[in-house]
Amino acid sequence: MSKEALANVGEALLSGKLEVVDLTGTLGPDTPLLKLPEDFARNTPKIEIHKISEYDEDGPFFAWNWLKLGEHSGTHFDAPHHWITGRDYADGYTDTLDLQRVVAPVNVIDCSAEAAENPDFLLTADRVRAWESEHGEIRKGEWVVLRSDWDKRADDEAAFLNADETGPHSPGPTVDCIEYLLSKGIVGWGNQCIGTDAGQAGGMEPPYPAHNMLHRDNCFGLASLANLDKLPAKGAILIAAPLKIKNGTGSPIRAMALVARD
Ligand code: 23J
Ligand code: MN
Repeated sequence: MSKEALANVGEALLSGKLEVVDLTGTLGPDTPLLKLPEDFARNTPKIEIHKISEYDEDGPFFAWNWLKLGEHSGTHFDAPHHWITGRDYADGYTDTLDLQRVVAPVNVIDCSAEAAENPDFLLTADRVRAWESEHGEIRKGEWVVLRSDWDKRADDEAAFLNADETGPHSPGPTVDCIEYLLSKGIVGWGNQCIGTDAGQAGGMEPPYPAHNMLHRDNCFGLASLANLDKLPAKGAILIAAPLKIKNGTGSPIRAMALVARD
């Protein structure tokens, strides 16, 4: 790319013709968190924000907090080392992954109507191929995200997790969907629900196919994405950079998209 072309990007950002869309939910004590079944003993802790000072006796001129925060909390990134299938990648941690990969064009597959009808909606490879014939091919290195508008439930953990005695019910991909996307060479897959997989994905073969297969192939996952309804099907650039946590398996992110506005 020429320096002039990048200068044009800078100009477009300043004028608002290139808009930064926030794809992030608010992190705090009410952020919905994954509840693993009892047979896995431990869960990620509730988020805590503790004040150190706010212009008071503990710090007269300054305000600051400290956090208790699991890596896999809120709008977050799954690194390959998160799953046993990705355990051996030296560049599979938040501090070793290739940052160039996480800034890429994003394909937004709108399944919000289906998800409103059926909380267990599954995106199939056939549906992705139909989307491609309408919007264009998914290319190597790109992100693919499932728009379900599930973020509209994020202020109510029970509605967001949507669990009953049969477990959680939320949209996600099928095994053949993830296999197809990986065959296209995607960098990663994002969902608007608590994890990258569907609520009922524990019963799939393999269980949790998004986790199992994405990370097997050194690819990334994004969970609890917000505001995908503000993105075009194609043409936006997604920036999903995790904190550089030492040996980190994931991280909360400030996910954002660059969108052209005429
Ligand atoms: C730990 C164990 C199982 C799952 C997850 C975390 C996630 O969904 C996650 O946040 O990556 S399924
Ligand atoms: Mn995660």
